[in-house]
Amino acid sequence: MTLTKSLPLSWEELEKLTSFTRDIINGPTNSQARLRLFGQAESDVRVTLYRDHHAWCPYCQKVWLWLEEKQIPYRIEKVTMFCYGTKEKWYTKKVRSGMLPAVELDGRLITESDDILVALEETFGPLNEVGMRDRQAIPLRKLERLLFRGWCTWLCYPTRSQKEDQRSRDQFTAIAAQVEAAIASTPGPYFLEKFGTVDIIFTPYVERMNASLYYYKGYSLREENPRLSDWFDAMETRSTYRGTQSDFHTHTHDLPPQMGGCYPNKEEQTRINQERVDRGPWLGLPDVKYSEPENSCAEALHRVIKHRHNIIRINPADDRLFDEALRCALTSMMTGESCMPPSGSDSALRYLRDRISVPRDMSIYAAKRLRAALESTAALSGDKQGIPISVRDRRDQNPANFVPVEV
Ligand SMILES: N[C@@H](CCC(=O)N[C@@H](CS)C(=O)NCC(=O)O)C(=O)O
Repeated sequence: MTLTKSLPLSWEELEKLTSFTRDIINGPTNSQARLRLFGQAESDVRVTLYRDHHAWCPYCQKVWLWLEEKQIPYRIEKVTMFCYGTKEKWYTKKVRSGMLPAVELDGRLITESDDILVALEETFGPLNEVGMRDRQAIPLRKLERLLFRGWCTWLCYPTRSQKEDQRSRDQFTAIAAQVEAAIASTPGPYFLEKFGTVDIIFTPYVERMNASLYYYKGYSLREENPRLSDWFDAMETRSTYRGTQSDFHTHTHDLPPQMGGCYPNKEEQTRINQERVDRGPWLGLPDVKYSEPENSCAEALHRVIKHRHNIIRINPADDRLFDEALRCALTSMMTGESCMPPSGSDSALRYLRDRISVPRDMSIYAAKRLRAALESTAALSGDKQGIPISVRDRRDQNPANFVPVEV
């Protein structure tokens, strides 16, 4: 970053700085699509996946990844989760509990992610030969649930002493060691010889464990477990996984209302990690290891331009003030030159910095670039933080506030 202070570019000028495009229907996995065809005809679609708007639901990610890996054409209907808004009536008419995910397969409604995968396998065949009920898969599926329980016990209960925290940590790391041994028993980086359903089953919660233990417990799952680290690296070579992958900031703040609370311990490392996830720098965090694509800033700019009217309207600051401040941050992100935002816009810029949701809004590197530009621009104005993120609900993320605006 040079010391030159430039003027904010206009929206028209900014638009000229991005040529980001993507085929959301037939191109790589993405969270914006409502229809995925993989080059097939729309008349070939037999499946509708009901998943949450924000891509926060882990069980939805499991089914989503499976459909993407198998390249089964499908439609996507997005539904609101209780923690961030009001459940759509049309959905509770279909699924009384309102639970996600659900799938309609040739008109037949199926709930429960495991049952969904079994039904999809019966219709389309298993992924890479090993199915949900295969004798190789069953013990690994059990191990995933064991790891899940160890994680919940550590993360979701307050501890009264350092000793108590250590006990939960030991229990979790003992199960993580079993996971390490399971991966080590195959020649490649995956749970079985070939990538498959078992890897998909581990993905959603291992990703959430990596984020939440880093932030709430000062423990870096990906860095402290070499086999899991290789597994993450291998997963990140897959465009399917990259399209569903979230970042530490999104998960650490979407989990508390979903889990009924996440409790930090008192370790110094936890304080350091929280500071890093919340205030940056975001590049270099162990939430992603593949190299940054060249177009990450262009993607971030494209996504903000597309939704700018709602982003500005929802922000607690005055619309005109925030419009200018936001253009300053985008100008700085694209030109590398700092751009002085209007005075008093620091908390507004940080409000947005804290509410970028990955992969709903943009991919992981695009979000890191945008968070960094918002933070460095806010810092020119002052040190006021945005309205804190609630741990009880995420109504600040209500999708009803983001209905498309006609311009
Ligand atoms: N056992 C179910 C669990 C599904 C589940 O817990 N879904 C949560 C989201 S992760 C849900 O729909 N909760 C209602 C809501 O948040 O609106 C499955 O495997 O599908």
